[in-house]
Amino acid sequence: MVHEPGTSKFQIDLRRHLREQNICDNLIHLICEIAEAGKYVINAVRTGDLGVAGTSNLYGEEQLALDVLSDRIIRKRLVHSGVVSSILSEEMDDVLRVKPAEDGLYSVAYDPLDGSSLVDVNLAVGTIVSIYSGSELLQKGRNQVAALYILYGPRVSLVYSVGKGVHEFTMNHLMEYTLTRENVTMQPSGNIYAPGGLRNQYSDGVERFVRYLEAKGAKLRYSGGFVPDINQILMKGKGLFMYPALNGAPEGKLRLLFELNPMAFLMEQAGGAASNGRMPILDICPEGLDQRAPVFIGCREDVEKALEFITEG
Ligand code: AFP
Repeated sequence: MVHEPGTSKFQIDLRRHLREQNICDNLIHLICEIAEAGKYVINAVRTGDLGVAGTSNLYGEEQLALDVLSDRIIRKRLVHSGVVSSILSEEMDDVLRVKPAEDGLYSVAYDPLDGSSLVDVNLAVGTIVSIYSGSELLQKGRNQVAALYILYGPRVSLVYSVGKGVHEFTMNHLMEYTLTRENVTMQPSGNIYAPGGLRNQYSDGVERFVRYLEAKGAKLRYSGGFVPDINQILMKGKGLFMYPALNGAPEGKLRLLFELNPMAFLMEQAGGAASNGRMPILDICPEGLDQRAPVFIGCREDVEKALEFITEG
């Protein structure tokens, strides 16, 4: 990337950075629309009542749960963007067909506010987005043309990839996204781990893997929010998140289309890996819109070690 004299790369805004990726203008527009929606989501998170859907506030207005409100904000932006063919969110039961398939259109699967219950205890939450060309959403994650997340934490950050590296933008006091990290890169192995699920429901192989991590001095870092937990691993360039198959839940908890595929795309773009314990997440052929999968995602060597323990087990 060539920066004009006097312009440090950290004054680069999102739209300009996207233009330097030599991608379709419609994709640039789509990502910028999602980024813009994030400003309204953060406003809702920070100022909105914390009521639950179906109740009403003192003005008698229907109280929307934050995940429902976030979904409405993002969906409206996608529908009116003019470049979206199909939409599916974790809050929807089926795909919304916005426009018939034609060249230059995209389809979007997203989790509008992953970990929304954490807002009540003031922990970080996020929006996760997966983008495909055309109108089909039931396809391998490896076919994604872009993936991104917006993390609503002490700062608001947006991390994206269009298949040319992973880049972080942070929202400034004017609510503009400016470049803060470019070409985020994972180390081969790390020293933090985020173990999801109940440990007493882990398989023998996964239990032995956790003990291996502890023996090598890895520190447990788990917030209960997929976006902040993955963000910590990506931005530190080291670590592993896992939500394995559990004795009571062989497919784990996390959803393939809304959570795992976009994060696996970003992690592989940063030089890491993501597996369901048998194959790369991005190579799974989805059979259902709300399909779940076990996941080991992070440093490549750590993911490979997890697979070794699972295979031995
Ligand atoms: P919710 O979106 O239903 O709050 O779930 C969040 C999540 O899918 C993901 O963000 C976390 O990594 C995972 O659940 C935490 O699950 P446990 O609460 O079982 O650890």
